[in-house]
Amino acid sequence: MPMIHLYHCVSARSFRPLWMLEELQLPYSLHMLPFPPRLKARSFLELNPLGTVPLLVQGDVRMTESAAICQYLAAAHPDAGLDVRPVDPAYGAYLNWLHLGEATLTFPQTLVLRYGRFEPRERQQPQVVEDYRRWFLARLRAVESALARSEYLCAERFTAADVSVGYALLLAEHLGLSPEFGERTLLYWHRLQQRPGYQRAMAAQIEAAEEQDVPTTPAPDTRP
Ligand SMILES: N[C@@H](CCC(=O)N[C@@H](CS)C(=O)NCC(=O)O)C(=O)O
Repeated sequence: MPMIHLYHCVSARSFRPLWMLEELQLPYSLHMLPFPPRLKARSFLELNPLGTVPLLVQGDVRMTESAAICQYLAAAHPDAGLDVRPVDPAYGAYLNWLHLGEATLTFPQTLVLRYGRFEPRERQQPQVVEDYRRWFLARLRAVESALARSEYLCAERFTAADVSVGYALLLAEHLGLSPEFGERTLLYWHRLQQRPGYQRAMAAQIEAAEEQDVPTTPAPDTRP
């Protein structure tokens, strides 16, 4: 298989594919970018006109959606057990959690980030921040409820769906929302952070940022 190239900003959504690559122990080349690349690494727009991370390139494959990349990597390496096959009764739940991690749990947090941190003071919107903070915490109840049945979200084992939702919890921690996690969600979040794959991904992004002379400030903590 051709080499995997991942374009990444520290602790941005591109952490999802990085975490997957470390869980799968695959070889990859990590290209670090300052955040936001749209403003601070203009030449990246030639590779990804959206200006967003992740960008994963593997031969002719080119992907820019973090949950889809998790699904792609898990399915391409089924022996590693991070995938759930269509014949498995847990397949529907797997896809649902995998996509809920981005579409339902990360989306409201991006509004909190944008209108609470990234916009200049005169454009900040405290009401938007409060409304979407509550939105996120309300949606997170689905995670709390699923964890009453199992240590992981589906298939009774760690899968790519946990990586997808796990990133939403990492982002929430950067936003100061983790003290409001339910008890089971908090334990789950601690469990995810104990994983050697998670810890290797955390270390790899800092090491690569230092080597490539890119700031190590996590993207969600960036200020204008
Ligand atoms: N739905 C996409 C969203 C990608 C995205 O918006 N990434 C953010 C980083 S977390 C980004 O690159 N933002 C920079 C910008 O919008 O200029 C995904 O899940 O990968």
